[in-house]
Amino acid sequence: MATRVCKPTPDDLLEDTGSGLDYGTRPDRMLGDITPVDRFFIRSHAPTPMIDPATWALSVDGDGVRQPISYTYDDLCHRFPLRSMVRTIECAGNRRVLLGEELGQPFEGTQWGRGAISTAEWTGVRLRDLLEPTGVTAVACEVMAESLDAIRARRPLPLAKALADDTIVAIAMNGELLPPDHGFPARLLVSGLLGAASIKWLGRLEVSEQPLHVPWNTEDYVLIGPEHPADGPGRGLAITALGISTLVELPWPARLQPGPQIIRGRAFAGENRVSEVQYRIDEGPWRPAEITSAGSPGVWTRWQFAWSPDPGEHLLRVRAADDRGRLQPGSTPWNELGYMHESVLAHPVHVAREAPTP
Ligand SMILES: Nc1nc2c(c(=O)[nH]1)N[C@H]1C(S)=C(S)[C@@H](COP(=O)(O)O)O[C@H]1N2
Ligand SMILES: [Mo]
Repeated sequence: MATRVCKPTPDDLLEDTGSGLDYGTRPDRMLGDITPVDRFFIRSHAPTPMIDPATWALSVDGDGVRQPISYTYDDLCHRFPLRSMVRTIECAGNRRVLLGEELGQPFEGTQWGRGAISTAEWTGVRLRDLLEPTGVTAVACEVMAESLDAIRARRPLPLAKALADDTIVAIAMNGELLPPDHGFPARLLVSGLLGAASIKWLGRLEVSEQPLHVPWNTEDYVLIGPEHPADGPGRGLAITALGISTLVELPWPARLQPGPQIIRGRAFAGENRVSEVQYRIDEGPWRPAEITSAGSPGVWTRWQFAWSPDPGEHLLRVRAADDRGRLQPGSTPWNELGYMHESVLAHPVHVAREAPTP
């Protein structure tokens, strides 16, 4: 299928999921804390729209505001304090293919391996600064972001999350204007919730006095299955917070040479902070990994450990715990759409018989 995104998507930086719209970041091409734009994952339900910032507007309306307002791009850039923050975005469908392999049943939907997660420094205006001049009513309870792309993506946020210090309307990513594929001219950036909350190509914010029901919280991005009773009119339980996950910075399956080496990776705990990471080789004991760059709530943590593997086939497992005392689980319950695969992965590692001769 022809690509319908803007940036180049070379195989050595991005994993093609086959949809023509969705590309995962390559776990073996992660260098710093921040993911450069050239390898930041893309998840788009429709082709990247070309939006002219000169005519773009962001309207804030709904029964939850006293005074609707429309902001221009210039307002966003110059009328409010700009805040910068490093935050990780993860799609609720990350690791779907691996969940299918574990449960012996492939899932439909974007065929994600481990690459639907990336981290950037985002710069923008606090959503609450944009809401404040509209006079949000005392009974307002949700803010729904709506996009300008072909599908007009919409998903509501609880008002408390919309007003949080680190919920911003971002206009820049890693110090550059937001790239088209990541939401130019402006996107919502919601820390620690599923990626679908961070609406790209933002065009409207609706403040509501009633809970809102739209396809993205009733049919899509919901957990449907015996372990997840629906809590409203939707087909399942709407996903909001993300769980705990870990990622080894090696291809899947990995091929290593024998002998001493460092194994590295990342762990992410959504709105919480990763406090501990452990690893296990084959059926051996769990051992502590060294945390090399402490994350914070909403930001991944980097870890490493030294390993001198013997030749042969190995399974490497890594698990993390968060600062609320939650440990990454050993299994993920089946759900119809294959979301929230947050359990420990058994990473296959093939170690060669002998070091190659120089
Ligand atoms: N307008 C719009 N916003 C969107 C999407 C989309 O398809 N359209 N995808 C969402 C999903 S499911 C995810 S995981 C993130 C991905 O952000 P990225 O493409 O910048 O990595 O954007 C979210 N925002
Ligand atoms: Mo997503």
